[in-house]
Amino acid sequence: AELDKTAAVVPESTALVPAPVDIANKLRYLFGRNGDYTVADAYQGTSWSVREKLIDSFNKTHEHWKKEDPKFIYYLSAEFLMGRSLINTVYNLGLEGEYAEALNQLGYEMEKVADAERDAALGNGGLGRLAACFLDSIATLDLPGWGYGIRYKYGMFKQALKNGYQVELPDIWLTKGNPWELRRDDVKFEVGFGGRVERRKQGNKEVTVWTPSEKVVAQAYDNPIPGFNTPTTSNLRLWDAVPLTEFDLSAFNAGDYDRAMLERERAEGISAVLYPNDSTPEGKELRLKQQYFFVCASLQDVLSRFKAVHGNNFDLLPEKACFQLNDTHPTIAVAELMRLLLDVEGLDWDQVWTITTKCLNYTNHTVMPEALEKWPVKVMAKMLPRHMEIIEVINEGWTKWLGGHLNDLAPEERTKRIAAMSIIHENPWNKEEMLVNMAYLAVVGSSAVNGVAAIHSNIVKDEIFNDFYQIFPSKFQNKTNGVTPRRWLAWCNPELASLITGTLGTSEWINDTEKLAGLRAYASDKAFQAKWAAVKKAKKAKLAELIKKVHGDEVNQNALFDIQIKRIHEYKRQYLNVLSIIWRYKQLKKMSPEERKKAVARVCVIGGKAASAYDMAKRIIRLVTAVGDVINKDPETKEYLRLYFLPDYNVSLAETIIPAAELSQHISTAGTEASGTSNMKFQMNGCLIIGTWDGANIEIAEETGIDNVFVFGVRAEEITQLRKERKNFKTDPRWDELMRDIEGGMFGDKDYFKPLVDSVNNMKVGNDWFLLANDFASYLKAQEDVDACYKDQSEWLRRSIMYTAGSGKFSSDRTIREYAEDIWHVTPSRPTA
Ligand code: GL5
Repeated sequence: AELDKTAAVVPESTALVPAPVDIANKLRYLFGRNGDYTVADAYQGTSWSVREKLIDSFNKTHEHWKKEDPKFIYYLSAEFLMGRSLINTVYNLGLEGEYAEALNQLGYEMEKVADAERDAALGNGGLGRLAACFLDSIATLDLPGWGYGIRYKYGMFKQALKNGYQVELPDIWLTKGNPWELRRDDVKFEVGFGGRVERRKQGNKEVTVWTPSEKVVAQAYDNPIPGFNTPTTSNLRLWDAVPLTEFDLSAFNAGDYDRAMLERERAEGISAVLYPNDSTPEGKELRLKQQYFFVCASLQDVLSRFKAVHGNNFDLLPEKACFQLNDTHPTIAVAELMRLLLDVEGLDWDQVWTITTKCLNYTNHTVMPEALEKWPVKVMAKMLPRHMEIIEVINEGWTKWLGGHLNDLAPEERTKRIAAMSIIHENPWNKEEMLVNMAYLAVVGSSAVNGVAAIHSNIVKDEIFNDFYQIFPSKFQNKTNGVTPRRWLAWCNPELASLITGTLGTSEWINDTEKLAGLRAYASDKAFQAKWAAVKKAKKAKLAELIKKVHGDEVNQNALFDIQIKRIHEYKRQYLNVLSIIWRYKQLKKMSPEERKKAVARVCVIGGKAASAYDMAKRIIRLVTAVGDVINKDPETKEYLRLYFLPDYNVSLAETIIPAAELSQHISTAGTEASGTSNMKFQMNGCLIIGTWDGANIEIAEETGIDNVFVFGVRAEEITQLRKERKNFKTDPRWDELMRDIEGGMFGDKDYFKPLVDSVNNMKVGNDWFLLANDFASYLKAQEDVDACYKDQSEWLRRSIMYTAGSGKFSSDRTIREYAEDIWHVTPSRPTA
């Protein structure tokens, strides 16, 4: 007999069971454990218990959104660098008291338990972490929005050091299960590759049919994203690639086990690994396959939900959905949305083009020309033949339109300009090869294009896409990046957070960081400075503990903690930092013991991963470790100077390092770092910055007070000219001395370091592209200013407070509000609690 389904509505159980009992229940029934738990068990039990509260909130939010049918923002990104979830979830949901108490009853400390979690490292660096901060803000601001990406089985590689060299180990992060995700067995889409395209007659209409030669299934996994101080929990939907048929049974029956497994392997390969690159291209076909895989599944998913409510009224789509392309990685969305609406839904080209361009927007995240993706036409035509056709038609229309638009140019000039703006163009290094320029496709196919800091957005308009900007000036915008103040101040530095809350008399700054400006009134207050200093000291002690654990050394905790953590890249100039450390070391060596006692002691920390194929970056890491090996052992100087490379830099390591930092280095060649976001995290935590006039440093200096920042180096406007004048550049004698030291083997490994020396020292052949030599002297001067300031602790603390007080602008809440208002046109829709 039919059951009475209305009677089956049961109350939520999670609220009814006390947390300690629930944790024990989870361990008992999910893991078969009965008492005698390890810390790892405590983490599992706690997470699976918290997960249920998270899902309750997630379900309520989505029921509400389903009823309201608001416009949604979909953030398409190949990377989401989420880090750990337990602390963030517990705090965002306001459950910290309850769970800390529960763990205490079971004999555990929340912090230690949280440490047992593996980082979800599905991103390389700033771009992926920005996407994660954006999700936190989208949920916190009650904006209907989801992230869409790939559930990589192996995230960013784990970095280890072997004799001071980087080695890469696989990041096997899913082995113990993942309590923060929810597999949606009812949400799957087919994704095709290769094959052929045909026209067929259907009535009096000609239709296009693409028959892929290979198909896989995209399986959805939802990762609920809790907002802070709101009942909203949004979603990050990640796709896993699985075979269409579980198993080729006929092959298996015929005894061909290998062939039976082949399809599974081929499918799973698509979502297996994150490409470990940061601002460098990876021209592998698999990468294009990954991009298409997640874009295709995401768009089908959105369209299927749209159709369930609005049927075929696709003109309404731009009022219900918009997509943000996080860099060029998801740009194939332009052609895929066209294809779905043209071939599957049967709409006309003009209508489809209008809908597509209204729905899409593109963010550029880098000026590195090599990172603006270009796919060979041959590769694209083979893997995505129908998309290649669509791109060709888009380009035909585009170049034809340009011809008309540019008709006041002289014919020759016009032809040149059109060729320069064509989405499909010759490879300048290989005339035989034609390329699809994904950035141009994104610019032409989007409503809005934005850079990620003021200076970068100007470079986007004036240089990278200047031709396009001249035609569509209003398409181009700036959206200065931000970071979530929850993870990057409140949760990673609870001591500072509580001092701030106590001082301001409110914790509202966690949602409204402009309130941090209230700290300015206390910046020179000696009693407040003392409390501020005490927090920093406690955080420094934690970092010292970590250094001890990794390197076995005790460090001087009264020394200035000087940090540079980010991907290793020539443009970020870790090398320049090392040169100044060597110079400092040499000066210390020359001093008498009395003089040394007066010097400012420093503990320098460098951390970051080098892309596996980036040879020069790996040499830079080795230089750091080699210099550290010499300096850290020197009995004369080791009280005053240390240099440590902390391996496997990731989100959770950043959460320990940033609160402890007193000086952080953001020293990229002016005009090369699009924004940087760790600079904002350091600023929030009251860390002083030494930096170039680049990326978001500029806006940080404006907010903090330029006199409080150690700015040095040439300006972006000078770079082109300086590069031209390279051959006549006269290097500083101190620089020459350091080059001779490294070349002469002062740190061993002479031959290995030779290419490094050559890369910056052979000006005659136009080397030193990133102008280390030009900035060297002013950098050393800025470092002297740092020392002088540190000697005046009261002044140092005043500045430190001014940094936090000036960080209001750099909350990702502000950034997301700007996207929502200026680009997405989505408005908050909050479920009732
Ligand atoms: C980056 C830029 O290099 C950073 O300057 C920027 O802050 C970040 C987020 O906008 O995007 N581009 C990029 O490819 N990675 C970045 O960190 O990985």
